[in-house]
Amino acid sequence: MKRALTIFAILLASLALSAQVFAAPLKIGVFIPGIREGSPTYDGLAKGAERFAAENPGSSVKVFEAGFNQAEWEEKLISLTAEGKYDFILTSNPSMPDLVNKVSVLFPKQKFICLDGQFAGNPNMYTVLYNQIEQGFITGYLAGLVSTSSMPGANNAKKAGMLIGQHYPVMDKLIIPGFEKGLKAVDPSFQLDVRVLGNWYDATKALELTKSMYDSGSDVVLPIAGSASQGSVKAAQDSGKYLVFFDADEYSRAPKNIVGCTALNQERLAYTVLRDAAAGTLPFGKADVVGIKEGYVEFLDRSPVYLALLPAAIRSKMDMKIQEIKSGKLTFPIPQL
Ligand code: RBF
Repeated sequence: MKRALTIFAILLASLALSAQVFAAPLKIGVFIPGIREGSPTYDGLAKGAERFAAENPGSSVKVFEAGFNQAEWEEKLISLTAEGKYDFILTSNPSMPDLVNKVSVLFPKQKFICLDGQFAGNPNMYTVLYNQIEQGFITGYLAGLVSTSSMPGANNAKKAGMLIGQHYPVMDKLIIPGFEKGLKAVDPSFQLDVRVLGNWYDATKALELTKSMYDSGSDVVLPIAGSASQGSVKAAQDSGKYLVFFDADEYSRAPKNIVGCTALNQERLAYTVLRDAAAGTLPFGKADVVGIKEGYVEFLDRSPVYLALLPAAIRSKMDMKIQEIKSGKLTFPIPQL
């Protein structure tokens, strides 16, 4: 009996071992709808895939940058897919699921994974959307607290600004309303000034638009504009005003002006979905949503910049709000996109 058990245990162990050996390697194609440099969600996407490949011998990653001309993305995605080389094509941004859905008809054997977007029902596509109402809310709440504080640079006007690359449903239905809700949770009379850049790279125009927002009463601005955000950084430094950031840890770009960053853990998400895809457990056809509770949206409150710049009273209000979201007391359901 004991011997039979031992043999059974050895059999189980070798099965587990072989499962591990056969799960990877993967050939991964990363389609960047833009340029990796200066856009943290794209850089995180590529980094997550590169880490997966580094940790799984025999796996490989090709990172393809499609550039800023959105009219070319479909053709470029078709070309990449037509290579027929990739087990999974990984991409990211809210416009990609619709494009993938179109291209997927031409390549019924190709599996696609889209982060930062939402689409359910295509058996060859899996998507994960970030809860960006939540992200907008917590960032807007901080902006409101800073704007109404006695910090140098804050004025009496209840006004804050956003500089956006372009309009799209996630921006208009999640990010802007979330940011506005956060401001209004501090004071219902807050006004939000939204300016549109029209692209994701023009730092000169971003500087002008951000400066114009500061000049017309906003003391805190949220730039969501890819590499153009360098213009907003310059405007904040020139005017002695404030910025809050989305997507990544940006504090070091202007430690006197950047009062808060709410990051997306895109690198970890990319790595995790590839690990599950390799194990055969990624639920293709499904659309998931992740937020603060799951650890993929994270307010970065341990940075020395944040700790030095923000008064303790503001930091403790932020702690309490984040706790309300983590405990489920405060929830932000996603509307139909
Ligand atoms: N974000 C960037 O940081 N860089 C980009 O080049 C960029 N291009 C985008 C293009 C389209 C068509 C859309 C819908 C979004 C784009 N974003 C870009 C925004 C990004 O997906 C995300 O919404 C924001 O970074 C906020 O998390």
